[in-house]
Amino acid sequence: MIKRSDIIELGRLVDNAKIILLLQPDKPDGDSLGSMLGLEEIFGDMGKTTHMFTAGRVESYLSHLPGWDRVSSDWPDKYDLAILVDSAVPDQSARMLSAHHPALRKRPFVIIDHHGGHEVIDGATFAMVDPKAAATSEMLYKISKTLKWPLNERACERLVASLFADTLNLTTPSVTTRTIEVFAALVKQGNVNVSALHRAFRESAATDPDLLAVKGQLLEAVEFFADGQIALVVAPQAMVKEYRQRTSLSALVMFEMLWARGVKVAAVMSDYGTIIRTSLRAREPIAAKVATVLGGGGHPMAAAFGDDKTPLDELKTKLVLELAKALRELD
Ligand SMILES: [Mn+2]
Repeated sequence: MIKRSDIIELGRLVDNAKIILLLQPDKPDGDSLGSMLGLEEIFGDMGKTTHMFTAGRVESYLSHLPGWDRVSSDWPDKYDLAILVDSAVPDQSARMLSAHHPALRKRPFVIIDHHGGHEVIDGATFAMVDPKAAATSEMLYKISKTLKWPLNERACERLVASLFADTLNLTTPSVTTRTIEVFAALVKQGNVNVSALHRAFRESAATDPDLLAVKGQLLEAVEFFADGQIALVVAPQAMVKEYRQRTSLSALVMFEMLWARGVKVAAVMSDYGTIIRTSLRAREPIAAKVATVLGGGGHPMAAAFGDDKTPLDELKTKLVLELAKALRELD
């Protein structure tokens, strides 16, 4: 639930702002980018100037969202209000915070997010966090309707894209009747062609043919634990180094691993040399639980953590033990 008083206060801050800085996590995804672009449309129609920032990089699979190339890594000199979408957790915005946390404390700074159960970035004016929302855009729709913010066709389409992204086309357990209502309302109001939107996503996310061989190599290296319930693969440092600019190795193999019969959780450990980043996808709600124990966070079915201290073999053993424990606790 979002507090009505917070929505009203956000409306007041927006009304008083001329220049609004929109922020998203260090690793933009379809939800954070779609939400940000939706807000850019809304605030544009309200006569505001917006800057869109990420400390990271918008990956090419998101290039079906027009405006993705307006997102910059330059921090503006002047703004009246900052709004961070889809990331209340300090870990997900570590790079942004290390460079700009002192600046953020100086002006109104509001967080709108749906990741629950975590420490919220400090120094925010207030944080609106609704873990029941399937995507940030589900919250933005409610906020926009309450405050009578304008939702033009482009805004609706970006918010639909955000919903699609975080719910894997409305199929995740986080989808509620509320999600479907918001989806339907946005499609109607924005006259959104969902098939064309999905096709555009598929085309921007299409695999380069040579990556099929990399995918094959990773799939060959998959190991199974706990009677085949855990599928795990390590993307070695050389491979990560060679392909990190082009693709997410975890995304390349995650779903094939997860949907092998009997598998309940899939883990891809990517060795970046200085840090090992692990992505988890689960069929049972254990991903966030395990990721949190290991220093990360996320959602019940999709979570991640980074570790820059533990050696790979040790971390792998630790991860398998935690996953096996979480699976046992399900029974
Ligand atoms: Mn999200």
